[in-house]
Amino acid sequence: RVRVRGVTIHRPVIYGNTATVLSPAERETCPFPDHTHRWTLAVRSAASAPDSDIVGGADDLSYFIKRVTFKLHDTYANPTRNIDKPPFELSETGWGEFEIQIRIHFVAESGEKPITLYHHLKLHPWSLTFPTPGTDPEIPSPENAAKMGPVHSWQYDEIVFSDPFQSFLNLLTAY
Ligand code: SLL
Repeated sequence: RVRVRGVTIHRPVIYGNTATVLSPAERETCPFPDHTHRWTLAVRSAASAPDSDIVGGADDLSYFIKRVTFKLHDTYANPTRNIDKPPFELSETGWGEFEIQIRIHFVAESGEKPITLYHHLKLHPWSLTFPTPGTDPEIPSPENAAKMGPVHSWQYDEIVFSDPFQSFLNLLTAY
C-alpha cells in the first residue's frame, strides 16, 4: 500500500449532546427515580444540522468511520458503549453532567489509528440571568429548565488525515 506523501485531507464533524428535562410522566416510568434528564450524544457530519436524524447521504460517516466508542461516567452500567453503525449516537437518562470520552475508529482500509475527543455532557440551560446571591446560577429548577426547552452543546472539529494511503484517499474523495 502506498501513502500519498504531502497530502492532508480533512472531514468536518460535529460532536456533542442535546438534553431535555424528563416530564413528570416520563419520570414515573423511568426505572431510576433520581434521573431528571434524557440526553442524546452524537458524532455527526458537519454537513448536516445537529438535530437532523438523516441516515445515509451527507450525514452518514460510515464510509470512513467504523465505530464510535462513548465512555460514560462510571455511575452507568456498562459505561463503555460501542456504536458500530450510523447514526453514531447514544441516548440515555441521568441526573448529572460529566466528561465523556469519544473514541473514533476508522475503517480498516484507512490504516489510521483511532482518535479521542472529549465532550462535557451538558444538561442544564446556559444561564442568561445575573446570578442571585445564595443560589446556584447554573441550575434552574426543573420546571424552569423544562420551559427553556432542549439544551444543545455541540463542538465543531475537522478530522485530519496526513499522508493517507492512496486507497483511503480514493475512498474519502468518492463521497
Ligand atoms: C456529578 N461528577 O457529580 C458528576 C457525576 C454522574 C451522572 C455525574 C446516571 C447514573 C446512574 C448519572 O446521571 N450519572 O444511572 O446511576 O455531577
